[in-house]
Amino acid sequence: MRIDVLTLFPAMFAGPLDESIIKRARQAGILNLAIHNLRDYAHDRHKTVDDRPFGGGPGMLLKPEPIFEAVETLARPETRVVLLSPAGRVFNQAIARELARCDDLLLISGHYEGFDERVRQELADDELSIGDFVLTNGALPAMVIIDAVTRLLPGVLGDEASAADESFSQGLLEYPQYTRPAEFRGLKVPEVLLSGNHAAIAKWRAEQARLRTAQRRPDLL
Ligand code: 21W
Repeated sequence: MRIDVLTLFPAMFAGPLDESIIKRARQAGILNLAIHNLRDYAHDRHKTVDDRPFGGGPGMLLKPEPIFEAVETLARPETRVVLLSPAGRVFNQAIARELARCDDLLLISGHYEGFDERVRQELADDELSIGDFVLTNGALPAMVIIDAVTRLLPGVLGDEASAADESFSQGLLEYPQYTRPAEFRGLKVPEVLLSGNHAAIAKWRAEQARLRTAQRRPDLL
């Protein structure tokens, strides 16, 4: 899969995507990731990317011309173009699976007070938010989405991690887990987990997952 990112803060992307599983996916050629500076597509003397909103009001908007030029340069007809903004539909695992089926993704990270509406109208196939909180720009959301999508690409995770995913993602939160020692600072591991009784362990875990989900995330039940 190829993912292009258009951002005013390309330096933010160095680090998070150069570690661990994403790093391996890139080295293996499963993920072909390219970060592009929106400012490179502004051609006036001051490389202007933003301007004041018609009608007045606070803040600045990203101008359409640099974004249109960048998308026309970077995207093929089949590229899925995704705007990142707090006004998007909220990203989740189902959307991650959907995006993982694309060959070509272009993520456009916003800033300031947002995008000129014509970018939405003419360029975007989709608009995504990562949740109901306010960030300074869309760079971290872009990285969150790249991470969630990349780990779903065939060959990125080992069979064991993929299988673990399947069993957890039955719509419930994870059950409590313990490793050695069996007693730590007086805190004991539940007896059933030491029993060797696999049917009893499975039953306990299912109960715990349900209980925890009911307490913390009743919306999932
Ligand atoms: C924050 C952009 C606030 C716009 C109309 C008039 C991308 C994000 C972002 C940002 C505003 C995501 C307004 C979760 C996020 C992002 C920067 C609001 C106010 N509208 N997911 N005035 N949270 N944030 N504009 O912040 O670009 S995905």
